[in-house]
Amino acid sequence: QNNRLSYADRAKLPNVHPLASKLLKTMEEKQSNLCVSADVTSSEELLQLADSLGPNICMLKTHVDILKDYTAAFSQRLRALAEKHNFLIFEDRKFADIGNTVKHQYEGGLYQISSWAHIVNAHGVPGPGVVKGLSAVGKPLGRGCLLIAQMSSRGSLATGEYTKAVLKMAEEQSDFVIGFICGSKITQRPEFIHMTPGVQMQAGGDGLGQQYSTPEEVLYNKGSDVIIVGRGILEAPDRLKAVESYRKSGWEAYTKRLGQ
Ligand code: 5BU
Repeated sequence: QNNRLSYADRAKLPNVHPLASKLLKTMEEKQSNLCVSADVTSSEELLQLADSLGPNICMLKTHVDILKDYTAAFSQRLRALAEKHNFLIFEDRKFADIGNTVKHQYEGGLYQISSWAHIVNAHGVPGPGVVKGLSAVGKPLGRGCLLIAQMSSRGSLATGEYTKAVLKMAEEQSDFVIGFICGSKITQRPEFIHMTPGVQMQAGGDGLGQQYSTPEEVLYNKGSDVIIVGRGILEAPDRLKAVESYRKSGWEAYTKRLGQ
């Protein structure tokens, strides 16, 4: 049964993308399926977060366009911290334009995202050209992409047939698409990584449409692979304590799924 395949076993599958394989190995080594969403507006604070939370996470998610003081030097320092603590950097850019435009948005502009982010994400709305455009830039660099198959927010239009079409788009470009943003497992193919935002220790919401599920619900009941946690950690009185408790809950839910 696929749900019982360990991260380590999936890392060794013949058709797994090298970046997905690296992520799965890291998750196993660090016993962490936790991605922290570092939604802060100061680059110094983001770097401090990356350095202090780094040992507990498999991935750090950024929204680089909310930083008030972004510099190229910042992105180099973030990359160095990713090396130091062995986590991947995921820029939550949500590309959603024609291939030619996203190519420029990914490679150029102020942020030059492709030069420092291992992983980016994209909406399927434009059709397969969005992935083609991103892939033209990212594939030669060994980068990977997550397609947004579902969203955590209330009233999301990414459901049903749309989600299925996104899955098909991923299958057709699996040399660059390594998985999905989704609320629950959407494919039995163990090479794809399922990542879920909208996670806190208590189910609920934020008053602006965000909806929260618990690590156990997401990883054990819904069969996702990685939990993405922002305010559950950032707004905790002790961020270090919080990151450790999310890591532990996530890992326990995963081992429970494996039947260990
Ligand atoms: P939170 O503080 O844990 O609610 O932050 C969730 C993060 O995940 C935030 O950066 C969102 O932009 C991001 N996110 C999301 O919440 N839901 C989605 O469907 C997608 C991204 Br795609």
